[in-house]
Amino acid sequence: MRNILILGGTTEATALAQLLAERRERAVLSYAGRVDSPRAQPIPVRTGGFGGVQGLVEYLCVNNVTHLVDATHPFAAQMSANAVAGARQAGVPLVALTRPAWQPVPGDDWQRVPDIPAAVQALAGGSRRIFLALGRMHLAEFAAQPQHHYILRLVDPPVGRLPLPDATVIVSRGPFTVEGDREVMQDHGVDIVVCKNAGGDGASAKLAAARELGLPVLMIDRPVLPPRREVHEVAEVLEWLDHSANLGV
Ligand code: 3Y8
Ligand code: NAP
Repeated sequence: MRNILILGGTTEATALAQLLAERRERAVLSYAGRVDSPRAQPIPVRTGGFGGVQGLVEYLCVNNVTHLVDATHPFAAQMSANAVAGARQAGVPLVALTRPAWQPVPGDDWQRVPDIPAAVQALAGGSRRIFLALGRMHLAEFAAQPQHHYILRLVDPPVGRLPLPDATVIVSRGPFTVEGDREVMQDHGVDIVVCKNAGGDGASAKLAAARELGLPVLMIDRPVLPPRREVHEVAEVLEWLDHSANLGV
C-alpha cells in the first residue's frame, strides 16, 4: 500500500491532493504553517517544519512514507533542498511537481533580477508607487528603499508595525484574476509591479494586468535548486507513482 507525502502550499499541490483523494490513495499534505488558515484539503494535513533534514528523514521513516512529492513553491528553496537530501537518506523516491517559469510575451516590459536583494537595489531612485506582490516574508528587505509608496498584498493581516513607512495593505489570497489585479493597479496608481517568477496560474494575473496597463514588471528569478526528478503536470506524478511502484524503488 503506497503512502504518499506531498510537500504543499501551491495550487498544483492542492490539485494533486484532490486527485489522490479521488483515487483513495493513502496521502498526507504538509504545510509549513505560514498562514493563519491554509486552504482545506481533501486528505489529512500536517502543519509545521520537520526540523531540518534529519527531522524529515525521521518523519519519512516513522510514518513509512513510500513516495515523496515536493509540490512546494519554486521559491521554497530550503524545503526543496531538504527534500532532496532527506529522500536520499531515507531511501524514499522523490519527484518535484513544479511549474515552468513565466516567459515574457510581446507587450511585456520586464526587468529581470536574480534575487530579492537585487530587486531592492533596482528600486533605488525617486519615489514611485510600487505593487509589491511578494507576500509578507521579505518586506523588511525593502525598508532600504523607504522613499516609495508600497501597495502590499498579504495573505493575512500584518501583525505589529510594517517595516515600510509608506504602505497600503491589501489582505487577499490567490488565485487572483486579471480584472481584479488591473483594478488594484488602477485604484492605487501603481507605477511598477515587483514579483517572483512563481510560474503557474495562481499568481500570473498581475502579469497580464501590467501588460494591459503598459506597466513595467521587476521580475525576480527563481533560486537555483539541487538536481532532482521534475514533472510539470499532476498526471505525470500519477505515472511516476505507478512506474516507481513497479520498479520497487
Ligand atoms: C502557506 C497555503 C492553493 C494554493 C494557492 C500558487 C498560488 C495562491 C499566489 C501576489 C502573489 C506569494 C505568496 C502567493 C500565491 C498561491 C497558492 C500562492 C503569492 C498560500 C498558502 C501558504 C502560502 C505562503 C505564502 C508566503 C508568500 C507566498 C503570498 C494556502 C496561500 C507572494 C508568493 O504571510 C505569509 O507568511 C505568506 C508567505 C510564503 C511568500 C512570502 O515570501 O511571503 N505564499 N501561500 C503554505 C504553508 O504554510 O506551507 O493557504 O493554500 C498558498 C498559495 N499562495 O492551494 O490554492 O500556487 O503559487 N503566495 C509568490 O508567488 O510570489 C501571492 O500577491 O500576487
Ligand atoms: P522555505 O523557506 O523553503 O522553508 C523554510 C522551512 O520551512 C523549511 O526548512 C521547513 O522547515 C519549513 N517548510 C517549508 N515548506 C514546508 C512544508 N510544505 N511542510 C513542512 N515544512 C515546510 O519555505 P517558504 O518559502 O517559507 O515556503 C513555506 C510554504 O509556503 C511552502 O509550503 C511553500 O510551498 C508555500 N509557498 C511559498 C511561497 C514563496 O514565495 N516562498 C509561495 C507560495 C507558497 P524544517 O527545516 O523545520 O523542516
